[in-house]
Amino acid sequence: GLAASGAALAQSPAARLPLATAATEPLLVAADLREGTDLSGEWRYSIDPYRSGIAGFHGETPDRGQQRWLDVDVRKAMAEDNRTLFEFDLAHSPAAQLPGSWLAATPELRHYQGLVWYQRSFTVAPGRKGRTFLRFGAANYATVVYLNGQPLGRHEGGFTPFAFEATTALRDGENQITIGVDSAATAATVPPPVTDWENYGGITREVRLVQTPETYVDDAWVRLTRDGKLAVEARLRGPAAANAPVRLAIGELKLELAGKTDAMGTWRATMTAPRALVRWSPEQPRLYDVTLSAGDDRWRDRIGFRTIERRGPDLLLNGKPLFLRGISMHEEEIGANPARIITPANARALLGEIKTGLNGNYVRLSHYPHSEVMTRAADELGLLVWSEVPVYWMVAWDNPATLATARNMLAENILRDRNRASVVIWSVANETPVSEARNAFLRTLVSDTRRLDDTRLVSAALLVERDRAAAVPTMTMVDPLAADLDVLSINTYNGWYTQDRLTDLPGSVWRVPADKPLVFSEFGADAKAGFHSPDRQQKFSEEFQAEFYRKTLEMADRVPTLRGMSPWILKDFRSPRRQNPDFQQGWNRKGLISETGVRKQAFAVLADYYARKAAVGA
Ligand code: GCB
Repeated sequence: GLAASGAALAQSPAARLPLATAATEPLLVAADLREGTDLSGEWRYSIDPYRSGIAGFHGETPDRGQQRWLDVDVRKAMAEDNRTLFEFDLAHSPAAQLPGSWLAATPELRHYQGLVWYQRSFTVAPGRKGRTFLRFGAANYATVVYLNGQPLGRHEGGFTPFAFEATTALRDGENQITIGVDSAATAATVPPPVTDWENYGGITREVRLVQTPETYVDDAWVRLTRDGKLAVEARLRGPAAANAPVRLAIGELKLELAGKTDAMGTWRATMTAPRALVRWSPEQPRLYDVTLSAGDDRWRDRIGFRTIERRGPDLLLNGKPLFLRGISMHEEEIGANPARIITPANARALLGEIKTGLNGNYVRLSHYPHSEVMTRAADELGLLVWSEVPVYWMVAWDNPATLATARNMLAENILRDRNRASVVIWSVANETPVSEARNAFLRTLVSDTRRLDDTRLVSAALLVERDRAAAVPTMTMVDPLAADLDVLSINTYNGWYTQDRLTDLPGSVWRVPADKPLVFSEFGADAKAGFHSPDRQQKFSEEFQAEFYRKTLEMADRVPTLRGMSPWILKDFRSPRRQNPDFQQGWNRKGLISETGVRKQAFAVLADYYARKAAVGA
């Protein structure tokens, strides 16, 4: 089934390489805190639109002859024997800085969707011990990896981490790594080709060699359970994984818990949470150093402890009622020429706009898993997070390979971030039209989510039905998936995409189940920073957008079960769907901040609203 899935790379002969999934490959949870070598910096790259590096032009399986140009010194080979011919030469191709989308290397590649090869060499000191993994933060979309000409494997999905063991393929001294990344979306990929954001192809997150002992902690989840207990679940990998003594320690709490793994290398234990434990919250984002010792390995992470639950229509954080004062955010919103390069400093800057600028306590990381740098920054700054997979609009609901891909990325995302206190809601989809096949697909994702994590809430941004005959805007939630979710979420653009007058919005009627919390996962209107219309009537003006926010917030105040919102969106972002030459120029302009950092009038409207909400303790 997997051979038939995904982008062209996944359909090619390279599909015979092992596919890295959460089930088959190392997880290396909290790998970013492990020792290793960062392979960021200068790489060589070459476009390969006809995918010559993975198949001959008659579709034949590549043999060494066809594939050789990937890893030979072409200049040398052609100079040594003048009958030799190569038409690619990676080692002497242009340079690109990684991580980052390839459009950062040259603007010509902005709308290139296809295969690009990357290559670099690096040296490894002799005397290595233990195991070495090659770990990717993310590469968009399908990736195939060779180390010293040896295939390591491939991966599908543009936003989640994956790793390959490199211990035996590595050599002392000079090594060469070659990576093919194919950004092409097909009807079978997740997301499919049509979205509302730029498809930033390339190796967008860190590539590192990660070092571990022979037997090591591959996965560890340390958390507060719903009933307030401290629980740990850990999995060792390696020859000494079974029946191994393990020890969890939280130094600041003087907490130690010892145990033994089972025959499968798994350890599960629960204990009463110490009285001294300070619970994590946006107001007090307390994190603890947690270590797990097993043989020669010492796994560590920084972890906050809190509970999140829903009771009827209420959201409770550490048992106290909560209103989510949030905003949505894409990942690439850095500067006027974004290439999806997220550093801890710019993650903090973006989240700081929400926390201090907007008086917020919450961010919707839309529409795909953001960098681990972002969720770590949310933990540290104290922002609650909605985390989502790109099951967006028109997914191939009937295709089992597409479901397999979605399930794998959901698992990779949850397993990566289960230790992040900030993450409170997992979202399985955005704006997906109801059908039997879609309902079945999403129900599988919902049940996977609950199986992987029973401590968080599950949601999806749903569509509602509008009553065309009603005198006031009247929307009804008819989606059967509502019954499967903890939090009901609605995106609304009444007054922007519809002919409604803004003055009609406050009187809107929302027919939603009364026993579950509702959030407006989106609402918004475009505004071009600096374009003004004093009468507030003109679409694309700052005044219109500000008035849209005032009226929508007035409406929100009248929805009895509303427990939060994440309007669309923090910053203007690139979208090929948005080509209005007067106002958009390739940007979705629903940002409260322009791409160059200018705050529009609506920013203050939302900031004031959240300040008032925060003042009444919501
Ligand atoms: C939506 C989508 C979001 C779009 C937004 C818009 O409902 O979820 O991805 O960018 O509307 O601007 O139309």
